[in-house]
Amino acid sequence: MHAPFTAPNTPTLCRACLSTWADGIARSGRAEDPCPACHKPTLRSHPELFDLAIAHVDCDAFYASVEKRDNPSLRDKPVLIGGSSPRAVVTTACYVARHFGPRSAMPMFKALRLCPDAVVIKPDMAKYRAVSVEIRALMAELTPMVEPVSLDEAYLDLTLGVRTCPGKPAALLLAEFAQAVRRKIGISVSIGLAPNKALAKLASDLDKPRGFAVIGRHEARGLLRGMAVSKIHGIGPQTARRLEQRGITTIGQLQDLDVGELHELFGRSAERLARLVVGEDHRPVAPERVTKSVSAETTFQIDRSDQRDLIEALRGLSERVAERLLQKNLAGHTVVIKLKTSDFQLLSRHARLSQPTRDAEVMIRAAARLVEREADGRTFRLVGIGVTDLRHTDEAAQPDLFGGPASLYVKASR
Ligand code: TTP
Ligand code: MG
Repeated sequence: MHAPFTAPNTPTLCRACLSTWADGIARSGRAEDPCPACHKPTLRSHPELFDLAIAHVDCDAFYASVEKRDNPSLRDKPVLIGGSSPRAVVTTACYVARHFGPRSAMPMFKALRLCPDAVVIKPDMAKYRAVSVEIRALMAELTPMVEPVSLDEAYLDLTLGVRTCPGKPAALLLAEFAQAVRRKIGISVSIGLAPNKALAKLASDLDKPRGFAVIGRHEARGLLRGMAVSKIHGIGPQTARRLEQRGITTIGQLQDLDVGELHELFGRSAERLARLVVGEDHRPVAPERVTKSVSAETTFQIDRSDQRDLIEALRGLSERVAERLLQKNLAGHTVVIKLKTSDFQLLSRHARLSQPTRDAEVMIRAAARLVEREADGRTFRLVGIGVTDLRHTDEAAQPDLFGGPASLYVKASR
């Protein structure tokens, strides 16, 4: 458990009722001190609480939490996600199961020996991906500075570009975000707040599940001292073993080495390591590269000339485009079709919609009008469809997002 700060003037936040006290409140210092406003034991205090803005968000027992959400009778049961073959491993152990010893990456037979009553569920990756997309959409409401790491974790930089509520401290936005994920998506996340990515990642793991932990600039060095070397970004199991052979197991021991000794151990990485072991990390939160267009295309086995055949081919492709737009939280304002004639002449035609869309039906209607003009008897070997002029989906036509009335294109051109 992350130890609370006791000084009476320590900035404080209640994760339940979201009250904040920039100048702190009188506290006994016990973790279960109730919030003066809502009386729940959900206070977080830290001297740098309202000054820090780099967060790492990690879902708790992700796959298992999604399965429990979808089957509430599993809520208090030990649940293991993974295959059931003799060689299967556990991909996720819920926190009830972890109590008996099972962990991710453990052989399933071993986990079941430790916890024979566990319910084993096969992973449903499509479902977890869809939940991940929903979580990202909530993150995107806070800031465009989101760097996804895997399906269930991401870094957020809340220093700049706070969209909804400029002036609100990152800690408060993150507490609100954790509540929104719970309310709208039905699973819990743990949050680490720190001055940089490496410390934020460590923090999100300190207080799991439903965690909210802060590591400040001033305590980082001391806090890291007692931690295992494997907690350092880039020190994997192999390096950890190599260090152990030299009697080095804690980060503190690495802090005490001089530059020459670090060079001997880590070569060119020594300087980066020297910074990381004292809690310094200059890596920026790097959002995914900006996508300029999303498209899909296909080459026919036999060239086609019939208008309906061409549109039919585009229909399947538009579904793929729609799915990718959904994953990326994007919508396009302009529909583009691509046609390659049998004699390799490449045509591109586009139609601007009255509003951005990510709906396959809207795309295909616009595309059909464009195809009608080109299908004049020529045969085509390739067709493609895509959208450009991309917008974030919060700017996209709402009816489109839910398959409602289609927007019409307003201008078609070559
Ligand atoms: P983690 O975030 O490492 O684990 P977790 O979310 O299950 O549990 P917690 O964060 O609360 O400790 O990984 C996220 C998901 O990634 C996990 O639910 C399943 C998948 N995963 C694997 O498939 N194989 C693995 O070895 C690990 C560690 C995770
Ligand atoms: Mg996780």
